[in-house]
This record gives sequence, C-alpha cells and structure tokens, in this order.
Amino acid sequence: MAKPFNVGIIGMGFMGRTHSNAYRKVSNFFQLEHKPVLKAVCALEPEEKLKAFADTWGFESYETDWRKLVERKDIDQIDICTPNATHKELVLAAAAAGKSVICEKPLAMSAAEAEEMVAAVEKAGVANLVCFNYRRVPAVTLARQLVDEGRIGRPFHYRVNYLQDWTIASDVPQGGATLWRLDIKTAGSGVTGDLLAHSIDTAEWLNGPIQSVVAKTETFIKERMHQDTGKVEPVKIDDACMFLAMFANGSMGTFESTRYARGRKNYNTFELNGEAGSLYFNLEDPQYLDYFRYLDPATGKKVDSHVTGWQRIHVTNSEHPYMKKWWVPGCTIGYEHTFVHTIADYLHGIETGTPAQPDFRSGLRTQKVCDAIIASAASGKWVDIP
Ligand code: SOE
Repeated sequence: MAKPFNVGIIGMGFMGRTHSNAYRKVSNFFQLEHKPVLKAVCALEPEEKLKAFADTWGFESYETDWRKLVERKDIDQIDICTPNATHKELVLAAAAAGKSVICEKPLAMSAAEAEEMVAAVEKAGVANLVCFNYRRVPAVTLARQLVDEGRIGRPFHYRVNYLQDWTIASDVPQGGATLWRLDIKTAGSGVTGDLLAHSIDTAEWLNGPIQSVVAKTETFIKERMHQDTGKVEPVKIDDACMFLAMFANGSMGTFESTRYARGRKNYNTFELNGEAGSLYFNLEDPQYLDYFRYLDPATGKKVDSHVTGWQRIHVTNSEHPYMKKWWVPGCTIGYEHTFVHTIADYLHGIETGTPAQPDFRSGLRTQKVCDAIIASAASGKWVDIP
C-alpha cells in the first residue's frame, strides 16, 4: 500500500493545471512508495473559481489564505505555481513549516533572492526542486545519455533558439492574470527569466557550467496598458535577448530568445556540436532527437563516410528514457508528461535519498546566469558567473 503524500498547490493558472494533472497521473504510470493526494489548492481568486478548480482537479479542499495552507498539519508538500515575485516568500514560509517544496521556474527574481531560498530549504532539511520540466522530455534526457556515453566527444558549440510570438500586438496589456509575464515587478525579467532560464538549465545539464556571457536585450513595445492600474506604463521587461556564452569546457554558446518571432509558438531548440558527433532537438517536434555520428564511441573510429548522415531517433522505444512507463513503441507522449516525469523523479529522489535535480541550489546557478545576462545587457560588457 503506497504512503499518502499530501500536496498543497498554490496557484491555479497554466502551471497550477500542469502540476495538478501530474500529481493525479503519476501513480498510474510510475511505481512509487508514495501516492500524491491533492489535499488543497490555494490562489488569489474568487471562491467560486477556487472551488470549481478544486472540483475539476479532484482536490479535497481549497484555501483562500496561503498562510493557512502552509501551516496545515495534513500537508507534506507545498507546490508553488504562482508568479515569480511571490516565490521567495512562499518558499521561506513552506521551509519554515517543514514542508518539502517544488517551485516553478525561474526560482526567484534574482540570485540574491534565490540564495535566501536555498539557505531556507537546506536549513530546514526539506526536499526541494525547481520545475525545469524540459529536462524530462524523453528526447532531451536521451541527449544527456548520449553525451554521457561519449558520443559527442569534445564539445565546440552549443546553439539555442527559444522563440514565441504571443506579445507582438501593441494592445496586449501588461500585468494581471496571465499577463504578469510582461510586468517587470512581477516577472523580474522578460524572456531571460521566462524562456532562457529553461534553455540555460538544459544547457548546463548537457554541456556543463557557463563561465561568462555577453548579452543584448531589446524592448520593442515601450509602453503598454497595465491591467492593475488601468494606466499606460513603460514596459521594462526584455522582449528579446541574445547572448554569447563561454562554457567551462571551452565550448562556445549562442542563445537567442524572443516573443516576437511570428509563427513560432514554443520553438525551443538546441544543437550541440562536438568532435565525435552532434545533437539537435526542437520542442515543436518533441519525440525526435537528431544525432549525427562521426566517430563510433565503441571503436573510436570514423563511421564509414558513405553512410554518415543525420539520423532522426524516434524516442518512443522502451529503451528510451521514461518510455517503458507509457505505451508501446511508436506511440508518442507530449508536454504534460514532462511534468509527470518531474513528480515521479522527485518522489523517487525522496524515497532513495538521492534528490532529483535541479534542486534549488542548481536553480540558483541558472539564476546567476540570468542575472549576469541582464547585467551584461546593461553594461555591454562580458560578465563572469560567480
Ligand atoms: C511563456 O509563454 C511560457 O508559458 C513559459 O512561462 C513556460 O515556462 C514555457 O514552458 C512555455 O511558455
């Protein structure tokens, strides 16, 4: 009989839904000692909406005050799915109450805030994880496996595009409900924290630490109506960001991100070029990992040049990461499953004593890179990551 793992989720937006769904599904597909129980949801929403959300997703109850939720004795875990500016206060309270915590990305508004959050969970000795879900797309996890198997060899280039197009219209307001991502006071930054944080997390996981960056950011639409004040206010977030990176392993990175790439919805790609081979992934085609094999890792010899070429690996075999838990080869999974994998790995980490990654300390690294990007964009100079 699995042990109940009692969860309280704060936030019922896009991420509140992805996390609720993941807790509901995980025990159907992964054999774990714990079984999540959706105890309560809490959000700054009218009570009828909260109640409807709780009913839809199968929560036993709801709370209108997050402090009450955090103090509840029948809750083991606080899951934070709220806008970035609220993360720190919620994490500090959850850790002080001895709850384990999952926090949506980016962990904080700044590295200074993230430092406090790391200190709080480490002092409390509670499990913690930042939800960088894209690590857990099976094709991305396979990329890490191929790197570990030596199939890429000495890396030279790491290339990222993370492109969307939903903020192009000048009449999209900033602030409020789903549009807080455009408000500097709530989001902390624009595409840097929202999109590039994902890419940085994946990049450091696959290719090791970034040592220094030089960045350029742009805000294309300088003023937007603010939904909270009803006034037209300056837009302070970065609508687009490009940065160059030097990795500790000597390879070079180029990262481009924007929300102004007409036609690109969640175009999140990376390419890694090494001496022995290359890898390419595109989230808009998530079941594939493209691999170019130049050297055979088993023999160290060149693959016969008349048969070299990019191979598209359809990452649905039972040998592929996570896939034996799902359907049969050829049957694809998608976005929602990355959150199920996140919860499965997190619980497995609690059960085995080897915490799942990225924990808050690892999320702090990403935050430091984000801070360095913003500082570099302001100064126009290369900035080292401490
Ligand atoms: C922004 O549009 C966004 O919703 C991000 O906040 C998510 O982290 C990303 O996964 C999808 O795009």
